[in-house]
Amino acid sequence: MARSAILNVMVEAALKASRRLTRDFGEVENLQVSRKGPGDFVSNADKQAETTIASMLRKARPGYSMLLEESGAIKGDDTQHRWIVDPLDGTTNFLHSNPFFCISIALETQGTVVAGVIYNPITDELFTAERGQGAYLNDRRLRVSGRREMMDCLVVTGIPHPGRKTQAEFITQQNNIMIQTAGVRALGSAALSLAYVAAGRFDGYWESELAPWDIAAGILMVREAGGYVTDYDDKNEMFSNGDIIAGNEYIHKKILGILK
Ligand code: 2AM
Ligand code: CA
Repeated sequence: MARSAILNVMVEAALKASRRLTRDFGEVENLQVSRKGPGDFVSNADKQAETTIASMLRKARPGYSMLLEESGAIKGDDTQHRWIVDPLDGTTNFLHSNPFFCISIALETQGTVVAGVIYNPITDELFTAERGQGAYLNDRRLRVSGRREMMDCLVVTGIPHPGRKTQAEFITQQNNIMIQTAGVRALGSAALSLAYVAAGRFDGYWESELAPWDIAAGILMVREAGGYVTDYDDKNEMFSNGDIIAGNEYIHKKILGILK
């Protein structure tokens, strides 16, 4: 599989940041025993990874704008291109020594995501996608699952965080979905959830109140694997309202119907 030069830059940035993140993950396991826990340590690891990624991307394309989870929006000379970066998606998992986390990097051109990388350094799974070129896990081309019956489907979601007003709404959504499926899972990383849908490991996905850096690369991944992604109104406004539904064409439609 041939990767474009720009996708290679994104992969290199993810791999470089992941080396330190992997060492830090090992350290987090030791810090669990302390009463305060590894909170500050993890927040540092997160920032460090972002700095590494941002500087590599900036070196390759100095003018591009950026949207970074930790540092926010940075306007470059070139506003037609924007990097969207989550240096550590699944932070709560990382904090608790659970290996379900990843680095997510997307490139947007004139408002359209054209390339995405999602990397889990613990499983060494590198998900990549380029617009019109398909989605890959390492060197293997990805395809969303072919299941059509909800009863056969494993669906992934994200549970709203404490204090979020969508908690009650979520309980209703989950009740409605769990009675019609083979199971519901919560992975704790939106980016990985989308990558897993692209890989056919989950048949569908829904979650609310997400930020663009959580989902930018993953949306492209699912679409390039032949799947569908929209918000709860079947529109493409996931970046502005934070709601997302993903799956193959049948399951996406069914989840959309259930959430309506
Ligand atoms: P994060 O790990 O980078 O914070 C989990 O359902 C998903 O929601 C993750 O992708 C997580 O990204 C994101 N998320 C957004 N806001 C969050 C918050 N306040 N606490 C935990 N996860 C959050
Ligand atoms: Ca995130």
